[in-house]
Amino acid sequence: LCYAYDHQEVIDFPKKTNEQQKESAVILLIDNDTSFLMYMKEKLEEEADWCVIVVANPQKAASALYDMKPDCVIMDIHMREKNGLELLEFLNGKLKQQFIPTLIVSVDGGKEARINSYQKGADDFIQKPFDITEFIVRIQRQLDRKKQFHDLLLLDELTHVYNRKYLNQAYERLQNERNRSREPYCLAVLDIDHFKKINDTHGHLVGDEILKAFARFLKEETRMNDIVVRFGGEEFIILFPKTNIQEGYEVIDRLRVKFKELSFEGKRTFFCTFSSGIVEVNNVNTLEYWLQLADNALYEVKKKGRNRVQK
Ligand code: GH3
Ligand code: MG
Ligand code: MG
Ligand code: MG
Repeated sequence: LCYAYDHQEVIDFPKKTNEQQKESAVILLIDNDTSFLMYMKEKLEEEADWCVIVVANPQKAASALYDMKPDCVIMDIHMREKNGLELLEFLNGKLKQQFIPTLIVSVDGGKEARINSYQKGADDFIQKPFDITEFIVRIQRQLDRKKQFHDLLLLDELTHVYNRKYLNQAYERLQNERNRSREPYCLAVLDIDHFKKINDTHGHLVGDEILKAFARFLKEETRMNDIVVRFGGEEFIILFPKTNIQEGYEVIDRLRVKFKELSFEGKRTFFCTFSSGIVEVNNVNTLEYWLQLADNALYEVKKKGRNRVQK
């Protein structure tokens, strides 16, 4: 839900459902002018499809940044409790590390304020009062840039599902959630059967098409919160949040049955299968530990003849 970060200072007014929020960018707006915050939250959520979190107390900015994982931070430089530029300098490492763009808004649009802002790491500077349409466009530019960085770094080039770098981040996050909720989740490794033979028979380009089709299939056939990763070659990992081993097993087995029915075109029409090992992640062990367990299960099914799932 979208809400004001500090309940004591700004009242709470949820605006969007969970479903909508998933797709909209999260904007963190820091300013101790409460009426400006309320006005901007209302305006931005009405005219742009964003979830706007407002923070009236700059002392709370750091924790809001950690908790809310915003896609963009907007702050004033003249605030009672804290100088916005000091705040920017303080947060800059964390912001840059996650490609979170920062916009400064200020009534003082003088040369010194602008230069200082850029030197401290701001990505844009907008003088108050401003035109709301231009404001939205300038925020959107920063959001687009962040998305480009994100995709470049965290998506697999060939299949456009997540890469291993993202897997590490997602694992950290799911482990934190698991520590809190105590709900287990599943990790599955999926490996296309006799893929070398597909390459040898139909050529590498057809092999690449199979990899793309497999990735697309996995994305389409899993839930929005499930995380599909190309681990390397013809090996994929799926993380299933809030799922126990029996449920996870059933999902993968359903995928297995469906995938083997799909036909592909190469030298002739052909079919593919995959094998999978799945484990339930239910304690604090490392990602490598669970990958090894899942890989052991995969090794077992490969020995048993492939086109199976093993828990
Ligand atoms: P198994 O059923 O035991 O998994 O056999 P396999 O042939 O699928 O497994 P193996 O590990 O022997 O071969 C995997 C092949 O995948 C070898 C490699 O050349 C090919 N491969 C890896 N990455 C790519 C890629 O990006 N594109 C294509 N076309 N082939 C790839
Ligand atoms: Mg292999
Ligand atoms: Mg294989
Ligand atoms: Mg393999």
